[in-house]
Amino acid sequence: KSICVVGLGYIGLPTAVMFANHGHQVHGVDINEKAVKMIGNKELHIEEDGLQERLDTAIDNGAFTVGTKPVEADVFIIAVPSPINPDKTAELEYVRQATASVVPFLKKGNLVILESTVPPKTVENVMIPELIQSGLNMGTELFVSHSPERVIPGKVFTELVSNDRIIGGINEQSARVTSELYNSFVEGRMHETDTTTAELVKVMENTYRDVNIAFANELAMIAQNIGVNIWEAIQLANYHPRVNIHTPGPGVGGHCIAVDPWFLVELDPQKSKMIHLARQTNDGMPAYTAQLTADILKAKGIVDPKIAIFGLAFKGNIDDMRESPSVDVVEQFTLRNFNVKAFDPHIKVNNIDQQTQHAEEALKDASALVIVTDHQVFKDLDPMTLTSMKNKIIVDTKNCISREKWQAAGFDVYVLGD
Ligand code: SAJ
Repeated sequence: KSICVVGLGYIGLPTAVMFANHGHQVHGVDINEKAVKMIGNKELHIEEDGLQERLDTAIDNGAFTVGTKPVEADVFIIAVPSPINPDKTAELEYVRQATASVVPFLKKGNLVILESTVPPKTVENVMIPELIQSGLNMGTELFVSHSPERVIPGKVFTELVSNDRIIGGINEQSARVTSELYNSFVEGRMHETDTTTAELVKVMENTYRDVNIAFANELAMIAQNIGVNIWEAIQLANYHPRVNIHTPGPGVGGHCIAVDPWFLVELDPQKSKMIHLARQTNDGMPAYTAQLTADILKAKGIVDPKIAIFGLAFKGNIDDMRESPSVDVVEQFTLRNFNVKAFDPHIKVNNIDQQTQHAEEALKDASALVIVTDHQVFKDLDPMTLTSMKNKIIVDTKNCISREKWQAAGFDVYVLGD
């Protein structure tokens, strides 16, 4: 089939390349001219394991072209951002505009798939009114579905193949033709349903995780007060066959888990009390992290300390800083008048004032090193080499470093939730 993928970000690009690697002719579209140019030159504007090789193959064999405008195709896949506004309402303008952009190219028999995560009813209320402008009959001449992406950054290519997919169609035929298409490379099962159910399922999955993490964070703060190591306690509780408590940390980041619960809060504020509270709990963790560190330093009588923050990506081994709690951690230290320098070897451009590209600049004369992201490079750090710090204090918010190794190097080791 010929496929036009609108949006070449963390989801759109890997998906486009996968289809191109599996017998389809794919045209990728993005409004970001620089990204389009880079991808056309086989350069990556995002980091993802396995993407480079797959992109090289797709472009070399002519199965993948890119541009800033859609082209005619059998299938249109929309994978654009669906963020929240500062007032926590869903921003659906990208989805609406991307949908409108393909309308002039639609023909009888085409299929339009939305992959972006959206509040329930978006296909019905935002996409369909645009698609109707094509003059085609919905469900008989134009097939429309929502097949939400469910892959985890860092393991996108494994999960694209192995995960089950939820396929919501505006009618049965729309769902069926969508399943047939993804069958080109998906080995997981296809579960067909209607569009609104698919929208809700996707948002529910991420909300489940957010609420569970908030629960873990609450437990971490309680445990800290009563002198219990929450990491050990959660591990023990999870030996129960029906318990799966997530892990605490400095907050929840990314463009999904920290965002999607708000879609439900917006839909029904009265009924989404726990969901709302979970968001607030998780959003409060950066302040908790800064205060925890401030209290440790105060107890040691260290005045006017400099803080080195390691980790700006929203989670380990990725280069994505969107909604990263690290940014809030930096801000919380700044608010407390601490001198902060943050370093992350995966983030190659400086996105915030306090960022440096040199680990040494962050560490020099620092009184505490705060680990906010569990990158492998941080786990592998040799504490013996960190000789320029003023005080040997490390605060590990992810329980990811070896306590013994750091203690042996003379560090006082503190772990969030312990
Ligand atoms: N985090 C915790 N504790 C945990 C797990 C995660 O504090 O136990 C934090 C992470 O450090 C990170 C944030 O939560 O800051 C989110 O990380 P994540 O790994 O849970 O999820 P994402 O945002 O990378 O990807 C999620 C996934 N959803 C689920 O696992 C239900 C992924 O499958 C979705 O495709 C993705 O959202 C998406 O695009 O919606």
